[in-house]
Amino acid sequence: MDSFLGPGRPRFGPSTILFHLPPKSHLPSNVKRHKVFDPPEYRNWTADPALVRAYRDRIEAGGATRATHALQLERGDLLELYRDLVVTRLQDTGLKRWVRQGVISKAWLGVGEEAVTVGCVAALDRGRDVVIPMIRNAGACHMMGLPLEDGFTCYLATADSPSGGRDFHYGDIARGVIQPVSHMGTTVPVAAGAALAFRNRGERRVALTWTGDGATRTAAFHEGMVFAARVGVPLIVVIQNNQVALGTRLDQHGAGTMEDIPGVYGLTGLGCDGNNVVDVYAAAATAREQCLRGEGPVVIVAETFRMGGHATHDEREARETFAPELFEHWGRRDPVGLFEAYLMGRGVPVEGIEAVEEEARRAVDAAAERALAGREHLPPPESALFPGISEGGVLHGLRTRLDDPDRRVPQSMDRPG
Ligand SMILES: Cc1ncc(C[n+]2csc(CCOP(=O)(O)OP(=O)(O)O)c2C)c(N)n1
Ligand SMILES: [Mg+2]
Repeated sequence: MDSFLGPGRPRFGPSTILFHLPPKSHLPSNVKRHKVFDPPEYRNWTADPALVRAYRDRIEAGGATRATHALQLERGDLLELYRDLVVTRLQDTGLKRWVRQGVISKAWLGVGEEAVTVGCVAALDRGRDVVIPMIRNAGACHMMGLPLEDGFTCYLATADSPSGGRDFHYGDIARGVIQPVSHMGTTVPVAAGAALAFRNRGERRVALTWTGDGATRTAAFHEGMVFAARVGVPLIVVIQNNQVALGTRLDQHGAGTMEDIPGVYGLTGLGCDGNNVVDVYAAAATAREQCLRGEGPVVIVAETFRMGGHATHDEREARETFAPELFEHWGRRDPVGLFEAYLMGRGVPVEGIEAVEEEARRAVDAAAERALAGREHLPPPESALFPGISEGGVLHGLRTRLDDPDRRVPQSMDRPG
């Protein structure tokens, strides 16, 4: 039952979000743009008033429960969402700068898709729930409490990187982030297993993972979904539909739509605008409640668009994969710029927004600098030898972290239930 008013909540209707409608002409945006690193559509970005209205309307149209979640976001929460969006964007900008400078050879970025990650993680109980991010969800790591420099050191393969230089995928079970492997779709059965453990132990926790549109075509995704749905575990699977899998467009890699997928497993899906962080947040908060009520897994289908290449090496090919109009369409829907315009409509002063952005910029720049300093400590070559977990060996990188009290790796993912 979609109960709108929880106990003790203010009696606001969905249409009472205080919002000053934008004027008819385009609004200047204060988000700093990077002429060299941003997609061309973002460089002289202004907020289209019609899209700002649609952004607000979308939040209210999500249904009573979702609108309630959106209403409960106070100014501090909204600014935190903004900070996380900006940090996530700037982390990618920093990596792209490194590619151009020859520090690293390529990077997998999530530019244009940040809201799918940020909105979902914000809806979790970050002291209890677990996530498994894929490469375009790096923002989940800093939101779950991993140091920002992990997002840089993992690319440098330095001794102080999360895996001690072994892998650029990263996570930290102690902070509720299970490190993924590169095999698409595999996060779903692993997250389903974590969720099964929570259910069996009677813990009020959920597992959340993201999967690309392409990854939904894998056997691993299907097997994980069948298991999760049949057993009814508290799992949220977010299909991050960025319209493309490597160089293969959505219309080329399957016949059905992403919206059909939840029904295949007997589940109800929640759709959301993946470029609207509040809409994503409200969908994820609703999904989490459903999971905690014991109603089984929830699939969220988030529509978004990859504004770059699969990685930095194929950005030109990506521009040939889609018509320029599609980049323009999604470019006008920059999740950072639109949220900034939404914040101003909600009466958040521009100075406050700028201060948060500046703080985010300083934090990311400092993290990148610290990460670069770690290049003086490359792991010894023999650390690449894999002693074999089955023989009881501990990877070099994990050993380093076991010895460091601040970054201790626990033997299990036991956290407060
Ligand atoms: C099982 C498997 N097959 C192929 C690949 C190679 N591969 C890596 S990413 C990718 C495309 C992923 O597309 P999607 O799931 O839509 O995620 P996106 O990259 O768009 O975020 C492919 C084919 C892989 N990593 N794993
Ligand atoms: Mg995709």
